[in-house]
Amino acid sequence: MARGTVVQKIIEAHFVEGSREPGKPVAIRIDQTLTQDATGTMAYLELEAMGVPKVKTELSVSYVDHNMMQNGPENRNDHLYLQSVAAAKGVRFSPPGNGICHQVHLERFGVPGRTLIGSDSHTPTGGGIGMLAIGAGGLDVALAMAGKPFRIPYPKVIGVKLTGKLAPWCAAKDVILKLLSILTTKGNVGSIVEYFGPGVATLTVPQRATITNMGAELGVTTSVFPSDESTRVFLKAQKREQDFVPLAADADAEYDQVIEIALDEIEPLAACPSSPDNIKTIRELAGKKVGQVLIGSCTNSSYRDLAMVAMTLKGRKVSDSVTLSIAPGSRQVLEMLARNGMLADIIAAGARILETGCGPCIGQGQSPADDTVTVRTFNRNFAGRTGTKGDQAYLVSPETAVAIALAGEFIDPRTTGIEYPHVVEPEVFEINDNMIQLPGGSGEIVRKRTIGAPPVNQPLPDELDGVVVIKVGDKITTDHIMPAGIHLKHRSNIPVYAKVVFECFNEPGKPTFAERAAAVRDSGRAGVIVGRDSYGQGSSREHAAICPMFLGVKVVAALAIERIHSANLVNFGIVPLFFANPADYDAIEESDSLVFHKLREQLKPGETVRGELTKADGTKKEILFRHRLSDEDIQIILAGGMLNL
Ligand code: MIC
Ligand code: SF4
Repeated sequence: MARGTVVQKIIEAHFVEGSREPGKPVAIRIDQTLTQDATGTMAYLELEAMGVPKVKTELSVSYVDHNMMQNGPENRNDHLYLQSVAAAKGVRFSPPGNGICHQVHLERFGVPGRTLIGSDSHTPTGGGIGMLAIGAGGLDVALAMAGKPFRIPYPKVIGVKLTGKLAPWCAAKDVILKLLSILTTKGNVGSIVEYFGPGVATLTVPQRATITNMGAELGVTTSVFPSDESTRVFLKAQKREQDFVPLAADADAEYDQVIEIALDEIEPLAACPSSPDNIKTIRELAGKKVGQVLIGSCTNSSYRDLAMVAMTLKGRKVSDSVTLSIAPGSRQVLEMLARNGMLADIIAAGARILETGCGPCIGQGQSPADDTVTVRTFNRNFAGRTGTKGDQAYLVSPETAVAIALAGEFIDPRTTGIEYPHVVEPEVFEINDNMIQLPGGSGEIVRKRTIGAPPVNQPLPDELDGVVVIKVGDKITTDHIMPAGIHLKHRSNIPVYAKVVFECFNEPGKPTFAERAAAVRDSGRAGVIVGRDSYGQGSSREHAAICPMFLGVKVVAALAIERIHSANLVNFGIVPLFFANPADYDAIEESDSLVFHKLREQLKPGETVRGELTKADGTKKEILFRHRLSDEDIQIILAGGMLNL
């Protein structure tokens, strides 16, 4: 078991109750929370439903960064609700235009050694500044705002030892892509990655944040860097030196597993379609034609990244065969580039400047053409996330992206002949918090017609008469379950949003998943979803639990379910089960019935759950399931979800 690690030190300083044995639940005190608009409306509706008058955290911030297209009134209705509920509940509000939650939080609010949970899976960005920063469902964030501790499985700590220094044109993004090629997106549930070794000191806080941000794709609980001289320099440049606290692992710290990465051996890499762990070197891809290059997102939006892009573009012209669009991650970065003239260099080279925010990363515009390659500095390339069916999305560093934008095809940035621009980190960043709104005011909450109430579930029935409504394969992401893009504007309106659950699996002329599930629900039976390995990867969106719940789903049975999604299922009263015998996955088909007798009694910590499968031809088979539910989880599920408790 790991000892003397940064992870352990932060957990100890925040320990409330529970176990110190890996895998067993531990409850920790939460200092800070963040929400973004796409998950935030539900989180604050839930906070209101709990009757909490004021948040009890040291700091809570509500950001608007995802839904900014404002096609129709829904998005702006959400913003107004969020602004007013933040003011009423003691939460700071960062309005549209101020930047992506993770980037702004790192710049303005992150504090080493503190705990942060956020209703967004990339909350681990804060690990770059030495926070224990964890993504969670909106309801868990609401509970933390209400002053409740947050439960995680006591982590295994994967130590990643960094040595050496990155070579020119090789980037922090390539480090995390390398780690994804080693650890993949599967099988890391319950672990935390901690970086150590002499290479750490060569990386700035924004570079570290790129690495911890995309660490989310490993499926780990979070990733964390120590807090050292680089951290102090960054905080000083943000005029927040008083927030600096040093934090390091003990010299004789022990990790559960150690992986070594030599930074000087890192070369430019890409995550190929359609998984962040499908890694190839850019050398292998050289010559492949590209139609679109997008730079930005919470992974690669720092001043350093965009200044490097601007300096490379200066005096050059983007290839006629691509469009290059840049979405700066924060207003601070955009304002600095505007003031020092770099924005003009970017514009002069032919780039399209997008609004500061998530933008195309979450399918808000800029969908690529059919049968073309899109190259992005983002963190996810799940099929269809770009808004184009059959998309071919590659994830790369800003270094590689800008080289490709100039060439119109994949090119190793080390081979362009362009001199690597030396970006000087600003001694002081442009500090302008005039958009951050402090709580206070009349306390009146603006609730327009598109702001629904969080739906409430029924207690778990003792006889669960289930029907398999869908059977899916490996690595089903929450983007498969609950698409974002053009549907994102319905996040506050569950009956409307629920219509597109599993939309990507609907077939023309046949009833949709939503129609089939609703029919099962309306006949008085329960919906069952069958998944395979790594079910529920990716986003923290609790809608991937709420909307199936609304459609009557009561059980998700799979080989493995990812951490945040599994917690969201529990929070909304859906039972997450695992096949005790993996071969039983093959025995089940869509429309089979799966009955659980005395399910309420069967659900005991550590015990097997028996289900009775009946096939269309009447043959029967007993299927055994395991679960990892704690006593508390079981109470929540029996009650039909956390809000009922
Ligand atoms: C994402 O990157 O998928 C999102 C959109 O930021 C999500 C949150 C959401 O679905 O609103 C995430 O990563 O948690
Ligand atoms: Fe926004 Fe993309 Fe980051 Fe999610 S991954 S928070 S959509 S920029």
